[in-house]
Amino acid sequence: MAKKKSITTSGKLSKKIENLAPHTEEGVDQFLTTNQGLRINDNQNSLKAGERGATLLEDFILREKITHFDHERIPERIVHARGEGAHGYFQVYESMAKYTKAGFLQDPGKQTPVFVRFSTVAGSRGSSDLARDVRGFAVKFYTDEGNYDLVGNNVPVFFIQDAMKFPDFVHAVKPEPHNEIPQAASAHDTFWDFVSIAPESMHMIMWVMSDRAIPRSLRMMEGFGVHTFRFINAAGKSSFVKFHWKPILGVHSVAWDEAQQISGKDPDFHRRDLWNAIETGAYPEWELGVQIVAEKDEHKFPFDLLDPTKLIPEEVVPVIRIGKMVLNRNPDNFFAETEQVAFHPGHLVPGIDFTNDPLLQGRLFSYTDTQLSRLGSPNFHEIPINRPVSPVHNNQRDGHMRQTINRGETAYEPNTISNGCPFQAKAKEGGFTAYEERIDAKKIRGRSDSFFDHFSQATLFYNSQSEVEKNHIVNALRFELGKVTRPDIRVRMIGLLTQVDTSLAARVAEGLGIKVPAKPELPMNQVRPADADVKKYEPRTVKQQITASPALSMANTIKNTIVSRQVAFLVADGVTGADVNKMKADLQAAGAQVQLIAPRLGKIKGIDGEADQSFLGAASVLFDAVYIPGGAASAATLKNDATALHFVNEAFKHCKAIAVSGEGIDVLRETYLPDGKKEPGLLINAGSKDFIKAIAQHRFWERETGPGIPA
Ligand code: HDE
Repeated sequence: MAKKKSITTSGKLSKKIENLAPHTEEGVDQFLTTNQGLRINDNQNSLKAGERGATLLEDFILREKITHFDHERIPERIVHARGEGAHGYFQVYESMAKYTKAGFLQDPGKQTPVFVRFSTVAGSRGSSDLARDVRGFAVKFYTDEGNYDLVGNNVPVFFIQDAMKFPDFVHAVKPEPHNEIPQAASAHDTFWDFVSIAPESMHMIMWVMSDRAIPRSLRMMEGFGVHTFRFINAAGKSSFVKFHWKPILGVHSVAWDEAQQISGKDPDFHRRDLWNAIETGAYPEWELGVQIVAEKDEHKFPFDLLDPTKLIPEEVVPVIRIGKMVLNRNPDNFFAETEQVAFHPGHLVPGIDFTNDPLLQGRLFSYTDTQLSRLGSPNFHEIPINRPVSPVHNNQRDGHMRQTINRGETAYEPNTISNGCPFQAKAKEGGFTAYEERIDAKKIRGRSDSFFDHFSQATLFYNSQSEVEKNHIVNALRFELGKVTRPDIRVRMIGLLTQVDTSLAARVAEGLGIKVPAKPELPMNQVRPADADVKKYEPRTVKQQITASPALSMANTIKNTIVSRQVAFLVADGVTGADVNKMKADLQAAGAQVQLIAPRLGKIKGIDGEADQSFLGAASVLFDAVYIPGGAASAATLKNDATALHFVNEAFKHCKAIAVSGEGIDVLRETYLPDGKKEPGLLINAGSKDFIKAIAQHRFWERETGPGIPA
């Protein structure tokens, strides 16, 4: 991949270096030094008593280097440890002043810088990108009024309703404590034990068992703020708001079998895809959407707006697209930026505020606390990636690794010695004021009655899926519960699934070889307070406004572009150069990327270029589509190459578009692909136009309903 940036290694400092932000260091045209700025003369040898003698303790250069190395790791995030980030900007389409006074949502001419970090939740920092998991979608807006963080996920609801349950939930999904198995996977006893007695998680379970949990690309997934927030306008009027990110490329996923293979073939698949897209100028884009609910309509829904296990269907309250985010720059340094970035749902700007969602309320405590142990100091806001672009003036002082040199005699407010500076800002001067919400209540530990409908939105989600998507949910549940070793957990889960959809429960039970229990067991005594009113804690079903929401199905997503899609051309000596050149030019013109895969690397007879990869290093699961050009000799080689045949079979099994030209058909005849039968997405001697259309469809999932092929 050609890097856009070029760095001069000789002569004067390059322009790039002159323009570096404070604290950015680039060791070009510079002497090697110690951390004290002393120039180093020998970086190859430690100081010894004679050439073969013992190393001397006085070697302060060696000791400084090794000490720094010993401390290079910081604790990884307890959740969302595996992640990748990118810089970009956000721009609002038109002023949102009617609803919010947030400065970055006023002026369509203004670009607000952002840093985004995507993540998986359960795995460690080195785990595979393609784990079945929720994806974090955290955006830091560097606004003129301070940093605003929208710390969301790619799923609009959550597993639990109250922050009190978060450590339990995370302990259950993380590797089991006795043997630290399995890594980055929910398919194990403790996770399903937790879920099987926590019916509030059933809506989220539907989402994570769906293909939403195995995205094709981070660039092809939605994002959600999950909780209900508030917008506040200049007149102090509040409206409820739910945030959405809508990807311009549509919402697409891979197949589960594919996900598992990608985890081995390229565990950095999503990270690489994001990086390459930005390096090649295919900048990822999302529109920011909002669902706005007037304050007076708070109780007009069959669920509680404060309940984070519920969504507002888009068909009930439309998503208004209010601006666009573009990611156009990769980080310079993974650790300094992606690892050290510190998000917090409590990083707010005037015009945006919280609701009393009990999960959100708990998060407001957690994020600063976690940075203290992860980044090691209350001065984490001074790390370059965390610094606001607006000035910081306060009387907070000192602490580990303090960077700011605060001048002056006073470190308190109010004061007279420093003329009262820094002083408070009135609301009209941009001072943040919390929304004045009326609270008149008893102090209790408990949950509102309006939180106990745990199933109807799980059913709504399931009902909204296409047949193929439903099949994938059934198979995901069979897979996950198949890995559970305790039979009682499986039985309880089937009991819960019957509350969502009886046919779903029956199909999963059949796959597990068990019967649907006559009376579902809901051991609620496990999940209610010891002295609770039993009746109150029984789950109930409340009729929803709609029975299916087309917006919840990925089958209805955008399918009009092949920008940044990866297409494999299978070639060998003697390939028809004209086929390769024409198809490549047409696909590239439509924004796709082409790689030539051959039995070996090097020059290929018939074309000017060289193979990009051999079958040894390539795999069909890393591509979106396959093309086999003509050429008798090339086809003769490929049809006798088992890896080439496997490549095609597997691409077909994963429902990808496949095109062949001329003698390329001879290769197909050696595969398991249905011979001569018209198959969706299998194009024989069709032009590039049809192939482009087919790739844009993403997948031909209907193939899965056939007998399948043994790839
Ligand atoms: Fe987080 N979460 N979370 N979370 N979360 C963290 O903060 C926490 C929740 C989310 O890329 C931690 O800096 C609690 C919901 C993302 O750096 C920690 C509760 C949603 C990221 C934490 C939740 C999220 C985190 C770990 C329930 C979607 C990664 C490291 C009360 C709306 C941000 C860190 C990044 C990270 C706590 C629930 C999203 C421990 C206590 C719901 C995207 O503070």
